[in-house]
This record gives sequence, structure tokens and C-alpha cells, in this order.
Amino acid sequence: MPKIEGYLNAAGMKVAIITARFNETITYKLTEGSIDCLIRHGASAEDITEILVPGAFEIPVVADKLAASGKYDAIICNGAVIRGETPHFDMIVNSATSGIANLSTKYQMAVIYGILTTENIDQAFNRAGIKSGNKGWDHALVAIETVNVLKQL
Ligand code: INI
Repeated sequence: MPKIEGYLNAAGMKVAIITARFNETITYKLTEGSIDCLIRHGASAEDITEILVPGAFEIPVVADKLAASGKYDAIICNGAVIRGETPHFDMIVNSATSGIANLSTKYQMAVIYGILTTENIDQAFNRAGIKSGNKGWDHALVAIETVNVLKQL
């Protein structure tokens, strides 16, 4: 029975990481985690490009341009939207979510949704390197696995 799965080797992988500056104390930690994961799985620092955008709302348009460039195997989109601090939480989250989701199918590439959506700041910190590990690390691992699945199809 044929079985295809993504091995966890990032050697030679070209990755763009978009980071929203909004809630930067959290989002920069996510991106640190993503970079650490990529390097520890064999990626080279020179193959990782970091792009900063103002907020999660701006991520899809920048990710679209990066995907269209054909220069990257994966795009990781790191951000944090915190409900307690954001009256228009749903608008920002829905727009970023649908924008990012559409890109993966439009370009048939790994465009990873790395936006934390939490009720409060504590939950966000816990997912950016405190109690619940660093989700940015997990986002990079998902990118590596997905790229290596797509390569085999
Ligand atoms: N952007 C975020 O990434 N997270 C937030 O929690 C947030 N809040 O709270 O408003 C936020 N707002 C900015 C938004 O993403 C855009 O940058 C802004 O609306 C300009 O388009």
C-alpha cells in the first residue's frame, strides 16, 4: 500500500517567515521559535527570509506576493490576535485566516497559519515560549513536513 509522509529534514529548504509587529513581545518569540526549529532540522540561515508587517491583517497580501515570487518552499505567517484587547477581533482573525488558507491552495504550497488567537495575554505568552512551549517552533515543523509531502506528490 503506497504511503506518503513528510520527513522532517529542512536541508536546502527556502522559507519566508512573515511576522506581525502587533503584539511583538509575543510574535517575535514565535518567529525565534520557528527559526530555531528550521535550523535544528537542517535549514541554512541564509535560506530563511524574515518579513515584518504591521499586523495580522496585512499578512495575506504580503504572503500572496511572496508565494507568487516562486522563491520559497514555504511561508510561515506568525501573528497574535488577543480578544480581550481587540474589539474587532473577529474581523481581523477571519480576514487573516481566509486570506492565508486561500494561498495554500492557490499556489499549492505550504503557507502555514501561525496566528495565535487567544482570549487574553497570558494565554498568548503561554504559547510563545512559556507553559505550552513555543507554537512558532510547531509552525516551522508543520512547514517542513508539508513541504516534504508536497515534494512527493
Ligand atoms: N493586529 C494584530 O496582529 N493583532 C491584534 O491583536 C490587533 N488588534 O488588537 O487590533 C491587530 N490590529 C492591527 C491590524 O492587524 C492591522 O494592522 C490594522 O487594522 C491596519 O490595517
